[in-house]
Amino acid sequence: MVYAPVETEDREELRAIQEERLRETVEHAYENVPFYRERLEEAGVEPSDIESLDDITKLPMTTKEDFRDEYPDGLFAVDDEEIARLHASSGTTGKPKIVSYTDDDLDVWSEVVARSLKAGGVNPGDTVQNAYGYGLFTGGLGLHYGVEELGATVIPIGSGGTQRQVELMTDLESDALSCTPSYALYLAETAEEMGYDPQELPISTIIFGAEPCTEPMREEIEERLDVNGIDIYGLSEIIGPGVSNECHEAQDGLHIWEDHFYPEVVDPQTGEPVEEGEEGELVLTTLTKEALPVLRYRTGDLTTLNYDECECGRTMVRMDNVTGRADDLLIVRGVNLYPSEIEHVVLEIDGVAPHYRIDLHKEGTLDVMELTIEKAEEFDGDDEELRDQIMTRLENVLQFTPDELELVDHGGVARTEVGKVQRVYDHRE
Ligand code: DLL
Repeated sequence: MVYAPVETEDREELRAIQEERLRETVEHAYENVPFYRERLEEAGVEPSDIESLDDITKLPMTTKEDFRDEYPDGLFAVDDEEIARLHASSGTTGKPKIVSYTDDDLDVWSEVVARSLKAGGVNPGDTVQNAYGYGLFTGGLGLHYGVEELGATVIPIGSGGTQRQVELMTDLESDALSCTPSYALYLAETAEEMGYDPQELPISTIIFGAEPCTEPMREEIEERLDVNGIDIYGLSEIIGPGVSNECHEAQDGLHIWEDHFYPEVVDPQTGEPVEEGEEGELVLTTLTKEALPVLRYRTGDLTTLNYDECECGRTMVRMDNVTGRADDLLIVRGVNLYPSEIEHVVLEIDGVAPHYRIDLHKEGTLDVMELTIEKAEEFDGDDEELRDQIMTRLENVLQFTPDELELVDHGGVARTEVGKVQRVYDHRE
């Protein structure tokens, strides 16, 4: 069962909806956002040149820098009186990106989150404990209104206060938890320390997102808590959580709610579209946003699109789970690698806990990588053997080994109770 009939729409029909909405969005951006009018004029494009989806490549792309340059409201397309809410996404550097919503935008957002929850196996009448942060971050309120829209009960607990989360979850018999994947693991640990068996907690689904989660990490969460781990994706610039979501039937890629967000995948270096089925950077165009229409936004997130039929019956395209961003790429002594590749290799080894950090320094002109990995709590083997096993696997799979590998005991890698986990610390200039 789907939340909205359009989720199983015939693809030809869907295309017609997208084309009409694309034309309206381009017109709206051109008429109401001086930034877009200038960009389109520079590119020699008139809104009337955009007739079909194939014309989308004529449009200039929007970048994170554009959001920063136009801070705070240069990309808004409606008058202040029409704006019902503002959110912000804090980057690691500089000013946050401010995003806005009209009443209708908020309705669309609630609907796509409701679709996402339903796809993830949450049903009307269920109780959802929402442990995403409330406030300027889109996770808290985004999930909150989606749960209500679905007709489920929301517990607006927000992030942190983990012991209380565990107690309330038990007392109120929450069916689902929404939080980041790293927090799900932290909650499992805390429950254990409190004397609970995490597998006996009442939740059967975790809707996790806002940060990457590799397959071995997902397996760890599912096993430790005896739950279905469902991936929800989104970003503030486009709407927030609910751009795409996994279906619990297949758990194989995230259905993008394509009647509202049009996806493309491009080569992160050249910006040119990649062949269908190839990995690249996700580019999204909003199709219905009023307050903040965004044309061809370069998300920085790496993924692949899959147009094959899905066993759940939804016809909307699936994107691969995002385990890396184009700008996560670490270049260490000329070797290119993504932190997620290291995570993938290391977490498959028994005796290793899903907690690690990567530190990069310079020694003279040389890059030095230090990898700190936590041993599983129950590990009682030989540290040297475990170290050798990790090094050998890294060498075999990635042809790369860190300069230093430190194994630490349970709790040796700091946990993140609030916000997004940080695993890479680059101390190079
Ligand atoms: O993180 C929105 C969100 C809230 C999504 C709650 C899911 C759940 P931002 O703070 O603007 O918005 O950060 C967006 O986070 O470009 C990705 O790099 C990353 N991200 C979001 N969801 C996922 C996911 C929210 N499921 C940025 N897997 C995005 C991997 C994700 N990365």
